Amino acid sequence: MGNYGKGDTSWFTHDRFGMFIHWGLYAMLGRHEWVKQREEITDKDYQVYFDLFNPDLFEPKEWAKAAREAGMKYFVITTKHHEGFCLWDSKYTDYKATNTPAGRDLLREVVDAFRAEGLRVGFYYSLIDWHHPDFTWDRIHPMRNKMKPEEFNKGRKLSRYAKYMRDQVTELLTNYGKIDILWFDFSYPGENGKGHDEWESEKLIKQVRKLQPDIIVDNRLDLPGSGDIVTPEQYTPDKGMVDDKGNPVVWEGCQTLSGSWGYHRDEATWKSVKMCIEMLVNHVSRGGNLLMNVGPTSRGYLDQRAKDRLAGYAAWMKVHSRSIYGCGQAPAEFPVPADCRYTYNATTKCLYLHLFAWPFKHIHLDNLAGKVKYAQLLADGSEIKRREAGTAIHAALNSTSPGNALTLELPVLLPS
Ligand code: JFZ
Repeated sequence: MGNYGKGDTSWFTHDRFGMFIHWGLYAMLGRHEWVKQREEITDKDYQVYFDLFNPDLFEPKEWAKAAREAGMKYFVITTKHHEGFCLWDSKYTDYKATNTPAGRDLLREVVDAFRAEGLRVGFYYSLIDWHHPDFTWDRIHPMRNKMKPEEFNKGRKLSRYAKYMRDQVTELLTNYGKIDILWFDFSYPGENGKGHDEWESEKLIKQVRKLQPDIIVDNRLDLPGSGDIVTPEQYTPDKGMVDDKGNPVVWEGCQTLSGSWGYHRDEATWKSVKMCIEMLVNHVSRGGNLLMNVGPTSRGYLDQRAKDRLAGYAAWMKVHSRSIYGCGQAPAEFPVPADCRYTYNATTKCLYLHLFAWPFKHIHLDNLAGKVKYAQLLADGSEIKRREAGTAIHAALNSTSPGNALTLELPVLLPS
């Protein structure tokens, strides 16, 4: 087992909510960021998207403002996704935004815009690269069925690709100031796969720590241990996450607004605002973060469907953010009623009860008798009347539900 250092997760477990951004040439195809692989598109046929990539309506300041208003405190952007296209002016490749009609370093503008809105900066960097001349054939490569491995691998040398990654990561961690998160993606060891040997993960992580000692690194490098954060994907664990020894780990679930990560024009699986908010509450109530994804269009703006959901978060977070920031799992002594979640701020000792369904006309909260100083509807600060019954309190909820504003704030008196 190596020692790969530790990033600083103190801010991360407080802030809880971030924006994932998937943006690359695949936005032009508008049918999922894996389209090159799914449709087995050759480099030659994929070239047209590079030649015509022209985000003439690129508005990173609007993305950043929407994220900040939604209550997101950090963001993670695909500097390079599996297709290999780089959003920045890397000196190690020509396959970059600078050489498209965009003609400039798009990453820098995104970083500047989000920093200006006060968000922390995270870089997603794909380990997989379907464009690099030294990346070898494997079971998920777009050419997996089109070419024989020997034929495809001729002249390719994976160790040169591993060096390329170290060089690129060095650029990313040198030229853009302090970077808070590095999100590598992903390993698939085993037959015809790739993992730590192929990526030379140890060299890579050592390089990362040398350049930015505090940076948070995810768990997808196929190294022993679980990285600084565990990253369940499109799946919300139903309780807190622990390592093999049973100790809690820092985790961040990543989720999509629509299903696809990259912009998808025709998807019919957009989540409702209510689902999006409940997803955030679910993650925090189980001690995790939520990294919610947007896939901007190839012209560079956020599509109205994404904007609507971000606006939904903004309206909710405006009055409910203190049930999210600084909060985590509630003490186990408080059993959660059906259709509800608890989040808990251990510093202020406030327990937040999130009702996913309106119960009419009381809700019974066990083990809280004698422990609740006050109870209010968080949205408007109006008192919730309550009475004690045995070990429980009965909180009266006979008002009309104000939309999604179904969070109660209960400062509890716990022995410290
Ligand atoms: C990866 C990417 O392939 C995908 O396009 C997107 O960027 C997402 C955030 O990450 O998808 C994965 C990675 C890892 C697993 C599944 C999907 N996994 O470990 O099960």
